[in-house]
Amino acid sequence: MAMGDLTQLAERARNVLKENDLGTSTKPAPSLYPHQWNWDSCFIAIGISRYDPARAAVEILSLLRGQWANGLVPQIVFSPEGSGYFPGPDVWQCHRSPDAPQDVETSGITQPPVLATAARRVFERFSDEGNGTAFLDDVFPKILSYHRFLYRDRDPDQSGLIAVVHPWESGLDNSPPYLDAGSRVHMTYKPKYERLDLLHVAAENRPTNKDYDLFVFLLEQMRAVSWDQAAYLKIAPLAVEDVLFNSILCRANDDLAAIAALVEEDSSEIEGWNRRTRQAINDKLWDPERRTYYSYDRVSNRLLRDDTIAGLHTLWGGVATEERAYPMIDSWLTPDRFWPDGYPVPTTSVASPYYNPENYWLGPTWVNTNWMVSQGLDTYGRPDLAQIIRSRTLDMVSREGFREYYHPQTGEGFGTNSFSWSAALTLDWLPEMGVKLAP
Ligand code: 2M8
Repeated sequence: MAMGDLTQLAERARNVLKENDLGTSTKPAPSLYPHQWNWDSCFIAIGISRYDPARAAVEILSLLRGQWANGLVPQIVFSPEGSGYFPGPDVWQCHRSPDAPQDVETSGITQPPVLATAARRVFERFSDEGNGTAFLDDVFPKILSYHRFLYRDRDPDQSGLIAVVHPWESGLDNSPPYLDAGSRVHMTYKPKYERLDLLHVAAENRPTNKDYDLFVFLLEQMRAVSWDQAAYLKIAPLAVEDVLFNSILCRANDDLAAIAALVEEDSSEIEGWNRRTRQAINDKLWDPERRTYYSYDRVSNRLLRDDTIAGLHTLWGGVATEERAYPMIDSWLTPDRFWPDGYPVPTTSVASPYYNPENYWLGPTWVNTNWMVSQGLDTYGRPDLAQIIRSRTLDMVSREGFREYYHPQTGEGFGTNSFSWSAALTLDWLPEMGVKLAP
């Protein structure tokens, strides 16, 4: 793409973030997602930090306003002005838990822990070191308490593998491993609710009603124990040691340890977690025959051998050993699996029985997963592939706009328009292509 087009793309991306700006936080999309989401805000902060580190810091701090006393950083921090999203605070009823914050409404689950990584990137972009350090002094104890929550309340065997208990916690809601594990959840009743997402996006591009039944049923199970996280884990009908979540956590632990050094705090606890998690992913989640990593279903005690982009995030997390990474890259980034002609990397393998190039996490290419996988490929000595992913992704967004997800073969955009993390991560990439972003 010519420099003029890239500069114009940057302008368009900044406009999307401006449009979705709620003051101290940014909604993921104008009407489909009218509140603040956890990992969305982390990606958004990374993008904004390229031209306004102070505003990026505010994004992180506003997410942390929703932090619970037990350390949980919630999936959603509800905005009082936001309406038209199901399930809203009246459904979550998080006030049932003494740990929930009093002055702000949130959901009662978490999302992939990109937070420490985002905080470190934001710090690095401050030109005034004093402001950057003040930001880190503020967020370090909070993010440490978040990771402590994960290792205390969500690591059932104390093995270093964190279990997610709701598909929404995985970030990849209807991804095949969750449909697979979800199909074994015995729903004792059919929940009653009304979906609002279908007012904004066509049903064929969104999760099914059956998927939503599971989402709502699991929410109600957690609500019934008043969001007591440790107690719930013992009875959870769905508990997955998710390879994407745990890989992201490894990278976040690296970043949190680096932050600890910057604020002159001890990092041995964090390094200890990280050794355990990396080891456990390699011991338990690697499939030597298929040459990839899978998530593990703790309820049925087996690997969920569904071929999704999740395993490739072991590159982003620095988890895959070199002897495993190279065969994994060679056998999976192929035209019949994750490298179709067009716009790789699909979130579900083209060869999977679940593959649907127009439905949410069942196949479409997403900007955030491409951003993580390409950086992982870079660090594992494949800048050639990383570079193709980046330029194809930028082509796709420039042609179709900042959509939520894209058809991996044609590049056609689906889901909501004006999707914040598609814009933010584009902005993170553009300076590497020589584009200057004015403050
Ligand atoms: C999607 O999930 C939310 C629930 O968290 C939803 O469909 O209502 C997912 O893509 C998730 O990863 C993302 O954080 C969220 C907001 O963009 O939307």
